[in-house]
Amino acid sequence: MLKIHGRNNSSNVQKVVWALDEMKVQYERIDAGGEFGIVNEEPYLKMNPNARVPTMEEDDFILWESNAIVRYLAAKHGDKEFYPDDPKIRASSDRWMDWQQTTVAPVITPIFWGLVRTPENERKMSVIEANRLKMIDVMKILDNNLSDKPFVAGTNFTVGDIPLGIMVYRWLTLIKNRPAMNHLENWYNSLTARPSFKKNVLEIPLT
Ligand SMILES: N[C@@H](CCC(=O)N[C@@H](CS)C(=O)NCC(=O)O)C(=O)O
Repeated sequence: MLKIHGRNNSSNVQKVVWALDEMKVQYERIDAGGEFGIVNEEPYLKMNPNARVPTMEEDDFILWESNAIVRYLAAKHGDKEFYPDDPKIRASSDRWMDWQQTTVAPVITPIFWGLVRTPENERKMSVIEANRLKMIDVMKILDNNLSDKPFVAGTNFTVGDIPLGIMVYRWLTLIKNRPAMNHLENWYNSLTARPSFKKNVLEIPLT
């Protein structure tokens, strides 16, 4: 059976299991990383020399990088809406996945680590505040993109919505001092109605 190595509270693991549940693909998730360790042990490092999660194991095919795993699985199991067959829609969906990694993750990560993984008396509030301000600018780009379409790449829910859905969950949950962004909030609310998002993201405590 398809195996996904990685703890369920990792945002990058959540992308993969959310996508798999959307497509109703059977898999086994094996805890690794964080409190479970394992990622620095030789057998794991042979699969993923980055010592990071997730890692996908499909018989002798091993893949790491969460967005690449989501795209591989969607190419194999997804329909033409979820993994768009139209090259322009697919490129747009890909673009939002890349944007999550390159633009959103570096800004939300210091907020998440500061507020969730750092004891209150050790928090660097100036770092959290600087990133809160940067994140507002970044989220405005996404809000604007969603002003004329229900999902990031257009009419349909695609792989491109998954990485950003997880980032926006963290943003809306951790930061209450933020301007209203109606398009972004409407899109996010539509994601919260999806059973696979509830199961793999909303119901997992932020730790
Ligand atoms: N670009 C990689 C990043 C992977 C990554 O940084 N994963 C984090 C968890 S979200 C990790 O492995 N942290 C160390 C650990 O959990 O032990 C991906 O998207 O797969």
